[in-house]
Amino acid sequence: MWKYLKSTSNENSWKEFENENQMIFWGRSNVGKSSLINSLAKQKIAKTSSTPGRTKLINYFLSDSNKLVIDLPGYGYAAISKKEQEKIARIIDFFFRNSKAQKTVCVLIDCKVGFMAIDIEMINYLYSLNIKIDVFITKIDKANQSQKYKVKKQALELNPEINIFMVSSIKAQGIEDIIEFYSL
Ligand SMILES: Nc1nc2c(ncn2[C@@H]2O[C@H](COP(=O)(O)OP(=O)(O)OP(=O)(O)O)[C@@H](O)[C@H]2O)c(=O)[nH]1
Ligand SMILES: [Mg+2]
Repeated sequence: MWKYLKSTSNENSWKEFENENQMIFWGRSNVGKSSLINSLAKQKIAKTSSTPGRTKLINYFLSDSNKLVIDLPGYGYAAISKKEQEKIARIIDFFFRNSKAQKTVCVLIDCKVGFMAIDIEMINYLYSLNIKIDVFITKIDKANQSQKYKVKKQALELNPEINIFMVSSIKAQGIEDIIEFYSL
C-alpha cells in the first residue's frame, strides 16, 4: 500500500528525505503527473483536476517498496498569479539546486502535444544541474500512431540513451512496466 506523507510549500521540506532514493514527477501543468501517481499507487492518493494548476505544493508519497515519490506543481500554466508562479518556481529551484539525494526526474510529456519550448527549457535546466531524467509520455489513449512516433523521436533526439515510457493512466497502460522498472 502506498502512503501519503505530506504536502508542503516549506522550501526546506526535502531536507528530511535526503537519504531516500527519489522519483520525482515533473512536467507541464495538466500533463497527468498526479493521475499517473494514482494509477501507480492503485488508489486516489494525489489530487487531480481537469483545471491546470491543481498541484501547488510539493507532495511526498512512499511507494509499496518504500521508495520516495514526489509530485511537483506543473510548469507553464499562466493562469495562476505571477506571484504564485514565482513562489513555486523558487521552491522547486531551491530543491533541485540543494538536495543531494539520489534522484530521477521523470519528465512527463503529453503524447498529443509533444515537447514544447518550455519542456526543452526545463530539461536543459535539469541537465545543467547534472540531474538524470527519464521521459514519460502520457495520455497515449488519446493519441494516434503518428503522434506516438513523433514524440518518441523527439525524446531520442534529446538523448539517444534516454528511458522512455508510454502510459495511459485512464486505461492503465504501461503502468506495470513502470512499477517493475523503478521497483516501486
Ligand atoms: N485521456 C487521458 N486523460 C488523462 C490521463 N491522465 C490524466 N488525464 C487527465 O488530465 C487532467 C490533468 O491531470 P492531472 O493528473 O491533474 O495533471 P497534473 O500534471 O498533475 O496537473 P497539475 O497538478 O496542474 O500540474 C485530468 O483531467 C485527468 O483526468 C490519461 O492517461 N488519459
Ligand atoms: Mg498535479
